[in-house]
Amino acid sequence: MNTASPLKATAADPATLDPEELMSREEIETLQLVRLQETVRYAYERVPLYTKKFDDAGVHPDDLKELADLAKFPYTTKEDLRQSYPFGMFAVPMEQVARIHASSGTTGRPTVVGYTKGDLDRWGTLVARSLRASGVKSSYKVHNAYGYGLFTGGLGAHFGAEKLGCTVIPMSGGQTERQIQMIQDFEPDTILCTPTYLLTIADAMAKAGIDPRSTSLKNAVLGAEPWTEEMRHELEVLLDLDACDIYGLSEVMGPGVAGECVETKDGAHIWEDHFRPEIIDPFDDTRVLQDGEHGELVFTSLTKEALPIIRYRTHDLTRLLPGTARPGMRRMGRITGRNDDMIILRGVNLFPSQIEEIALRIPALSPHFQLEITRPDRMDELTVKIERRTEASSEECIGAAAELRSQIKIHIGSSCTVNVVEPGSLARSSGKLRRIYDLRKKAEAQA
Ligand code: DLL
Repeated sequence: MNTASPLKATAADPATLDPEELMSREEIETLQLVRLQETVRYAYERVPLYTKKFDDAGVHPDDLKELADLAKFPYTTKEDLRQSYPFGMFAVPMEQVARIHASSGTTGRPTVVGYTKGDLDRWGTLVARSLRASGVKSSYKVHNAYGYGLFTGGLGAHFGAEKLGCTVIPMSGGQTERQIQMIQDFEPDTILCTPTYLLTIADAMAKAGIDPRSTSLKNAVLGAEPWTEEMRHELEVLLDLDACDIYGLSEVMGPGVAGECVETKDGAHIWEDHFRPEIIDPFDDTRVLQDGEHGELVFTSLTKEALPIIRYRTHDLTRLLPGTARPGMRRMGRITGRNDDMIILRGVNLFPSQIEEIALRIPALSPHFQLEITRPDRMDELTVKIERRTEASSEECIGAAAELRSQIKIHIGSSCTVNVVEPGSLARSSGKLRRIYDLRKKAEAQA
């Protein structure tokens, strides 16, 4: 168990769990096979892109006789969704689509996703299941600071919390002073937001003279961006609450694809009655890896109606682990990063989460950092800008910078420059935080 403080939130009462949460591994796999066969046929018959993809690959829904046969089917990518913009991959007529969301996408067109009423109902059930696993009770007031709008975080978390029976405070992201005021006045038990936004809120509280440990909050269910065990510890100590992980992505559903149990805090259980996960070798996608091996997470939906998704490449890097608190469902390890977020610095692969892990072990350094990559003389250079903790002296900061530089060299293998900057000087997030500033492209464009 990994707790920074005695548990404030407690495990869900087994009597309140969904029947599927109590299934054995064998029962889950039996259910998966039936649902997988149905989904693959449904997608093939209703979505022209899947008909073409399967035909081109020479596979047919009849070829899916056991779970391992899924590997014969082609992948779906973000590009497929972009090419089908906006509604080309929907499997039902528009009058059956009850809700649309879209992910912003840093480049090009957004990816658009749709939900039938049944999809929304199942989504609510899975978010409710995730929140319950993380220690949220039906009697709780839930402060929801995920962004409302096209992003799936706000509304997805909202309906899940309502479905669980909670009182929901629909704050959305931003307006940090107002968030603090509402936390003080409404006295919520749970907060839902990104881990970096919770950090922003806690910092703003401290600045306003409010002890972040003194609030009514008992737990936080955090996701939408990578975070580490070190960050969990930081947040739990800073705010005196239990912090659990929630994972998801819009193309597969939204938040609630996987959720972490508060009694074990050992990674999110994937709700395998609705999604079949695989881990593949990102560099050789013909290889499906074994449980425990690190690679790229791939999902197939098992119950989605408006947008069934077959072998969707998430680009998220992790591994599958056996179930613990829910033995029938596998867990996912922490996401170490995304393939497309990986910095390749003079041949060494590096993720922001690795820096977070190392930096948070150095007492004078705060969790507020950003990575700048430049190319002054044909050679890539990495600068880690990181805020000092308020109480750290300048001498401690000099030592901390040297320590961080040397730990990065030892553990990751890259040389870099470390600039310890003043508290509050780096950008804060109210949602997903941008950690990487790649200034090479900008310099090239100007050349
Ligand atoms: O971020 C859905 C979500 C909302 C999840 C609220 C959890 C809470 P997208 O905007 O489509 O959807 O972004 C999905 O965010 O592929 C991961 O790279 C990252 N991500 C989401 N949850 C986690 C997490 C929402 N718990 C992308 N840990 C995913 C690490 C996460 N990364």
